[in-house]
Amino acid sequence: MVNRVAGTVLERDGAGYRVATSQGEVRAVLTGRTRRDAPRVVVGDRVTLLPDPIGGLFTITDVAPRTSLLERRVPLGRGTRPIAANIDTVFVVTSNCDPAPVPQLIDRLLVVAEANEIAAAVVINKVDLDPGTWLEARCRKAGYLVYRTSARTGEGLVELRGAMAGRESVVTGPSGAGKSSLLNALQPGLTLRTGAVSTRSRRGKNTTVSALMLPFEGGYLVDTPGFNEVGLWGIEPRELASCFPEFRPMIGECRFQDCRHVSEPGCRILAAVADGTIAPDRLESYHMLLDETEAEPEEWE
Ligand SMILES: Nc1nc2c(ncn2[C@@H]2O[C@H](COP(=O)(O)OP(=O)(O)OP(=O)(O)O)[C@@H](O)[C@H]2O)c(=O)[nH]1
Ligand SMILES: [Mg+2]
Ligand SMILES: [Zn+2]
Repeated sequence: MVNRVAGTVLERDGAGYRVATSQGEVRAVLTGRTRRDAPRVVVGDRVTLLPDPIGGLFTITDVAPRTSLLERRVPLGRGTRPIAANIDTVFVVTSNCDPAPVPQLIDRLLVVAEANEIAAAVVINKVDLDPGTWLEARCRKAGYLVYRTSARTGEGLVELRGAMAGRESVVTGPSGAGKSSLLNALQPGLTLRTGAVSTRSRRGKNTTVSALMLPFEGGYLVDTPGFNEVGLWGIEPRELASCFPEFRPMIGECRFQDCRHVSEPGCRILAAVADGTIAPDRLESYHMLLDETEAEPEEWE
């Protein structure tokens, strides 16, 4: 009888996976049956492995049910891209300059986390270049925890490390925001590749190309490639408002039960925007994303 081994998938590695086990890191592959039955294996998956008595390659025989799955959709028939499984917290990393923040992209990533029932927080990086005070105020007002960091000077890293310790976290956000730089700064000895922001386009250069999980302070951290496009999929237009934390206490208080919070009379959310409780640009993000969820599935499949 061969002893099976439990592991956590750290990275895709060519046709196989790099998996952390109690006996150290091993390489593993999917075989016929699991390839057919298992959900696509992703970083963060808990798997059962069968050691190969001859070579060094293990076989994945089972994938445990996931507590969460973070995935993104890509436009025009290119399908979904699972990013990571079993994640507790998504940290949306943005710089406040170089590249300039795109609040609607931040909101989109926050909504994706909320819709997957994964806690989300915002990291404003590169505070050595620009204090980013307005962005912090905006995100706090929406109900998010905000961490201000500089991978360059080390500012704010103690707080961020504290928030990540003992959990399984994903860092996501636009290319060039400094996700890999932050992880390198958080974990001395780590040498993730980082890349300068293009001087011509003022965008990141997609230096990180695939998700990579690292053991960190009793938990795990996942570095992801930056992206500038993320689709909302499977989110019902009616569910969208509850993906905005500051809208939640008011949902159900509109005059009409099926209020879309666009221009309906007696809308509690619109009233909250008018009296300054909700930021107008958060409502704008909601409207933009509402159009998109209502337009499905033509543009995002
Ligand atoms: N001034 C300053 N520059 C930073 C900071 N963090 C990262 N950078 C620089 O920003 C550029 C992009 O950093 P990366 O860490 O590669 O960004 P990323 O978010 O991982 O980008 P992708 O992998 O493309 O998604 C690099 O030139 C870094 O040196 C920071 O806190 N301050
Ligand atoms: Mg990177
Ligand atoms: Zn309403």
